[in-house]
Amino acid sequence: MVRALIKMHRRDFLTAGAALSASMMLPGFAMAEAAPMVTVRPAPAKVPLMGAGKPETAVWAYGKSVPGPVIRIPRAKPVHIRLENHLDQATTVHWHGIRLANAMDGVPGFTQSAVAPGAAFDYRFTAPDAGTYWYHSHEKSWEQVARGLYGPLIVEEDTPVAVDAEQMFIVDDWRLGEDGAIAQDFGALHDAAHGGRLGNWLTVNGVTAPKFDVRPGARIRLRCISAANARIMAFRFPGVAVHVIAVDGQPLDAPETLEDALLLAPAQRTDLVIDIPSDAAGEITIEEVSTSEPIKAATFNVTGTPLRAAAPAEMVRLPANPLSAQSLDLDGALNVDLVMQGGAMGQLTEATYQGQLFDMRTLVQQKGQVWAFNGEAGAPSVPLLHAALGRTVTINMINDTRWSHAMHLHGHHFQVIERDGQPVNGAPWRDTELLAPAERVRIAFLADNPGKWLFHCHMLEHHMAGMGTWINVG
Ligand SMILES: [Cu+2]
Repeated sequence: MVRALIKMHRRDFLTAGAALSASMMLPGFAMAEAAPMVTVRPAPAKVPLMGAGKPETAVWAYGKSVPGPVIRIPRAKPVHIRLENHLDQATTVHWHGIRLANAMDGVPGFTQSAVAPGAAFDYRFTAPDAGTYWYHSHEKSWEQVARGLYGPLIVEEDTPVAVDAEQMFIVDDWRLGEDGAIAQDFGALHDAAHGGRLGNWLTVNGVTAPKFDVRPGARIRLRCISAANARIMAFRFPGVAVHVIAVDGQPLDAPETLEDALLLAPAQRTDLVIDIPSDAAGEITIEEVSTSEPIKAATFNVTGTPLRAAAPAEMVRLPANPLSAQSLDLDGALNVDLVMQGGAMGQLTEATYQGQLFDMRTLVQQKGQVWAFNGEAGAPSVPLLHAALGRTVTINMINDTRWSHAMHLHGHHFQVIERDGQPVNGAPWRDTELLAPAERVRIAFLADNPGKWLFHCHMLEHHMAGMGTWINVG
């Protein structure tokens, strides 16, 4: 706005060249700061989550809709995104999966202060890797994300990818009453001790069972993002050929055929290439199949003349990201164990919380903590590990609970190198890994991003109730 006004003013009086030289000669003249490319404004809103003819839902949204606007940023170029808080409680934004500067990671009380109501914060960062990411609140996330504070963050490839169309597919399960209102039992202890807050209403792109118009023969890039607090979702695409080309933003070495359902744990992303058959007509349904009864998640509405006679012979290959050039020195690695404990039906009898040892009953009833890592509930004052810059680190996660957990490391991507004691080769780079009950998973990563980085379960009620720690790099 400011820049546009200055330009108009100058055009009235000076030629462009004269304006430049004149301004350069003025002592003390400073260019006005570049305006943010995007401003996100979390605020209350009402949206038709349940669909036409049903009551609207009061949400908190980045803008007027849930999910928030698709933010598209270039790779390897500095960006500036402003957060303007229009809520009546503090908030922050976390840029999930981006290997950015620590101060921009959006973790309140850790990398920044929470942004008060009416205040603003300028996020400036450079995303080194192209791919599918998302942004969401990291303040009281179990409430703020459940109310709708999330959106897709797309880091564009340097050159466009050869598909006919791109479709966002950001899924969430909401806990709604028949009146359309979100159940206000955020952070309920019962949820926290079990599988987290599971919803009863599925939306895709904030809509109930949306229809995507596609041409027969079209090749679609489907950017799947789970914004669920806790539910592990699974999607089937009957009747179409589906290939996985990236997970958690990072391209696979080679595309893989999706043989079974697409599993999407909270915060995980998967990029799919879907080839609509050239002879298809009518509707192709995408089903959510994690529960006993399949739910219609969305449909492709196939209309028009075929784009091609048969699916292209070549599968889409995404350009490699700088991340994939990292080499892990497993022989010289720092190796750390992370024992995940607690939860309903767990063995945990006591844990340390804020430096004090408590029995389980006190921990649950007075501190609201149900889970622990290595005997410690909640973010400890001492990090799980200190890694020198450039050191390879492995963390052996031992899920000593009866529940699944989606472990998210901030600021880095990792590879699974061992599962239940068996070596794993060529695993994709991820920022969020799902562990089944009693499973053991060893991850490895290059500690090349200095700062304090959270490492936590992305089942948001689990994080709230104890499943969080951090690492210190550099
Ligand atoms: Cu968990």
